[in-house]
Formats: sequence, C-alpha cells, structure tokens
Amino acid sequence: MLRPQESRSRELRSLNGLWRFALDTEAGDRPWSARLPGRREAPVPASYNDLYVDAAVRDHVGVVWYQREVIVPSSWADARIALRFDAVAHTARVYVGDALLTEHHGGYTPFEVELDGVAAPGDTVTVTVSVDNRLTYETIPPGEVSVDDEGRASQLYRHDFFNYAGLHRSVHLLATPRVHVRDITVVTDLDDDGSAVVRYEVDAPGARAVAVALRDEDGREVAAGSGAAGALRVAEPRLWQPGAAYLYALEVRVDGDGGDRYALPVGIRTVEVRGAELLINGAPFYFTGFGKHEDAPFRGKGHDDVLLVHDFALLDWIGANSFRTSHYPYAEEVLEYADRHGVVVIDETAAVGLHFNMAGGVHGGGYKPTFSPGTLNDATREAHAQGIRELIARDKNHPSVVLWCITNEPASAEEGAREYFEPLVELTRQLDPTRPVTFANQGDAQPSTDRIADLFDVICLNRYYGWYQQHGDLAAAERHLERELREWAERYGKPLAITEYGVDTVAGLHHPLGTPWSEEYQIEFLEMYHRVFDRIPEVIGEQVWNFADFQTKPGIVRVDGNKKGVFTRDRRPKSVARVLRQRWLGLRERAERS
Ligand code: BDP
Repeated sequence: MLRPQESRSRELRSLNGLWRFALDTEAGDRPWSARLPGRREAPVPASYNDLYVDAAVRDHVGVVWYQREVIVPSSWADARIALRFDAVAHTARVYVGDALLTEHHGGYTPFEVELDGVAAPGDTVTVTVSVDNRLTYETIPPGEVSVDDEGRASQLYRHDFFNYAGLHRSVHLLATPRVHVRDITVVTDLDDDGSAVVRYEVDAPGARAVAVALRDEDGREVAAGSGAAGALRVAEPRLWQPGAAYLYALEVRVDGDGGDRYALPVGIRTVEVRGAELLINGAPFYFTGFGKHEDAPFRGKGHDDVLLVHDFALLDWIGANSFRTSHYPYAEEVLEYADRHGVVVIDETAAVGLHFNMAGGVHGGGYKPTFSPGTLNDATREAHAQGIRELIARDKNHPSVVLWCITNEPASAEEGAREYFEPLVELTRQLDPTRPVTFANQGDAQPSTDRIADLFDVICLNRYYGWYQQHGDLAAAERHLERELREWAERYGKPLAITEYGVDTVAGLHHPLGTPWSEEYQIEFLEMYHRVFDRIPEVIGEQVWNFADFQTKPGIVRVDGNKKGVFTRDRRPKSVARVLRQRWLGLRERAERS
C-alpha cells in the first residue's frame, strides 16, 4: 500500500489537529448523526489516554468517538477522493455523515476509504470515527475483556506496555486520478559484474500505459522502462548501505484519465542469510542498537516528528546502527527516515503477548493453554495473518527493513505453537521471498524445548539472566547465558541476534556495590553480556532493551513504568549510555575499516 504523496496529479490535505472527542458512555445513540456532546477535544495524532486529568478516560475500556468537519475542495472535480488513516488503535469504524463507510482492525497499519457517493467536491461533511481499544482472542495483540458485577469492563493483556489508543498517526483527505498507481513493488539485486537490477511491478488498474524512470539523488535518469512490470539495469549503482544511505527515485507515470505520477524512493541493496551470518550487500552485518517503543509523555503512542528526529539523533550519537520496531509496526515516517539515514530495521508485527504462562503467568491469571480453541485459536491466527499481510504490503519497499519479525515472545515451547506458527511463516515467505524471517524467542523456550525455531532464518533471543533470573548475581548469569547461547549455536547453526537484554534502572540511583536498580548495575550487566557475545561467533547482533523508559499497564509491578531504558522517558542518557557509545562507535569504526 502506497504512502500518500503530492505530485502533479495528486493532492493531499492534512486532517491533523483538534477533533471533537467523547467517551462512548457520554456520546449517546448514533453519535455520528449529531455533534458529539461535551466540550472535549483531542489532538490528532496522539493517544487520548494521558491528555486529560481523568482516570475514566485514561483507563477506558471500549469505544471512544472522534469527530470533525471536512471540506472537500471544489477543485477536486473528477478525482478519486479518499480518507486515509495512517493508524487507529485498535479497531476503527469510519462514518461520513450517516454512512458507515469502513471498519479496520489492527492498530498499526493504514487504511483508506473512498468517498464516492457520500461526498462531492465542494461539500462539507462530518467525519466521525469510533475507536475501540478492546483486545480479544480475535485481535492482534490478543487480550481478554471481562465485566464485573457492577458492569465495569476491565482489559487483560499479556504485554507490559500500556495499551494506548486513539488516532495515533496522521489523517489525510486525498485526491488521485481515478486511473492511478495503486501499488508498486520493487526488488533489487546485484550481479557479479557489479551492476544492479531493479525489478518493478506497478499495479494501476485501467491504465493505458505505464512508464518508469529511475533517477539518482541528483535527479539524473539512470534507467528507464515501460510496461506494468520490468527490470531496470543500473550499470554502476550506488548502494544503500547501513550508515551510508543512498536513495534513487522510481518515477512512475501512468496514462489514462489525465495520467498519474508517483515517485517511490528505492535503495539498491541485498539481504541474505548464509550459514550463521546475515549479509547486507554481501557483507556480514552486526546489529547494534535497541528495541524501542512509540511512547512519550502526554502523547502516548501518537507519532511526533520532533521525537522522531531526536531519537535518531540519539541513535547516531550512541553509535547504534539498527533498531527493532518492538512490538508493532511503527509510523511510516520512521521507516522513511531510517531509509534516508541508513539505519537498519527489524520490522515487527503487533503479535505480542502470545504466551499465557510466562513466569507462572505474571502477566495475567493462572495456567491456561496458550493455543486452544478457547484461547489463541484460528480466529487469532487469521488476525495475525492479516497483520502480516498489511505489514508487508506497507513496508515491502523500504531498504532499511532487512528482517520480518512475526511475533515477540510467544509460548514457543507449548503444545500447538508449531501448528499456529508454521502457516504464518509460510505466508510471510510467500508475500516476500526476498527477506529473512525471524521471531523473538522468550527464555521459557530453550534450544531443546522450542518447537518453532527451525522454521526461521535468524533466531532472535530476549534474555534476562541477571535480572528475572539470577537477580543481582552476574557471575551466575554469565555462566547461564553463555551455556544457553552455545547450545543454540550448536543445535541450529543459524545466526543469533540478542534482541532484548536489559535491567530496570532508576536514573540517578547509584550504589558503590552496583546493586540492582542502580546505574552501576546496568553498566555491569551490559558489559557482562557483551563479553559473552564477543566469545560466540554466531551472535550477529545486540539490541538492548530498551532505548528509553516507557509507560506500562496498570497492575504490573513497576514504578511509573518500565525503567530498562538507556535513556529516560524524556531522553536523558543514563550512565550506561557512554559505555554503549564507546563500544558501538568502536564496532562502527572497525566495520568501516573492513
Ligand atoms: C520482555 C518483553 C518486553 C518487556 C520486557 C521486560 O518482550 O516487552 O518490556 O520483557 O520485562 O518479556 O522489561
């Protein structure tokens, strides 16, 4: 699915800003048919939870309503006019006037709805959106809603981050020609003679003719072709490299109905797993960086360009070359920025919390089978499959994305795991045969008990020896970690990436003996992990949990959120940041020299 853009044939109007807002309990029947009651307004993009000083909003379970007027420009005659929502968490229903136009499930991927028949150029229409934050066994991520004797709903979910909700990303009104470029797929390859092939496919129903031109960053045409699919040869390509991005533009022109133009950024690069290595452009790549979150004070998960630019500045400062979009697809702005700045991305679906019995079920309730008709079942898997389809449809053309991560910490040692995941791995490979596939394994599933690791190309491991186990005893933790990593390496012979390792650390808390929660412990913990990684050749990367402190759900035992950040929630570095910086800048320098 293409990201909307302006071109000589396309127009775009932002619908960001303040919308009217009401909880379902306040909105009455058929809220779309009248002005929402009350005076509350909610900014878009943002989560609604932390805006007001009101626990009823913050902890609301169920539907809320957003509403505003939209003017359709009279100059848009004959165009195809649509509304585009970049992300609504988690289920959206969009009404224009009295008409329910669409429903979308999944809080982190975009959707469009055409306004044919409900709004014409020159009209002013009321757009009302219902936003449902409930997580069930039919949603990804999954959860359970229960209602108590007084009729109060409560939401259980098995991931620790707060279930923020709302219109989290931009909303646009857009116009394209009726015959337009609906989708483009680009795959790049390198030949032995040093030239590159850019294969493209354009989906433009009804087009009389399709022409493409590939331009370099100076706007010079380096290759051209015609037809809805083809291969362009670039004799002396500038490659997209980690840390040294280079982007061509594939300009697509279609004829018919006035014609349409779309320009897609293209990075020429290859990704491949060979033996226990992941190769980018044929060279082994070692990941340094973080698992992140889209999370900030007041905004919750609302996208914010200020935070985007600042976070990437911090990634660069600390010497990180990559991050994982834990635990859901991030805003498209983030991926485009990564493309332009040469940052490597492990792109993850929203399938988190698919483990009912972790650490004896601390995330909710006693023992329950994770995979069963009454828990995660065929309906869950279909929602998961749809999440994978929408992720790949959205992100397939980003050179920064080198690995699809289809789930975080599922119960991969439990009965039913293989039956649940095997079709999803197949689906991912079928949708994108060019990128390796992974999942982030949780420590309950060890090399000998995990039921799915062999299905994947890279084994990502989230490990907490020295925190959740051997708490405070780094010597014992070191032995456990090394023993386990060696076992994975021997048994599978695949690349191992450590996609989580970290400890809760209170910024400013110091202790001469480096006890847990102190800044000293965070340093000693990471240094220990790094010693182990450096001894095991199959380890192809380290991503610390987490980039920054983040907000967690009510009821979990955390002091004002998860404090495993290397930066605080307002992006101040803890002492460990300088330790990481020294290591990663050193690794970066070594990589540049080789
Ligand atoms: C892992 C999860 C991550 C948590 C982290 C933690 O993947 O989302 O935040 O542990 O407990 O289980 O800090």
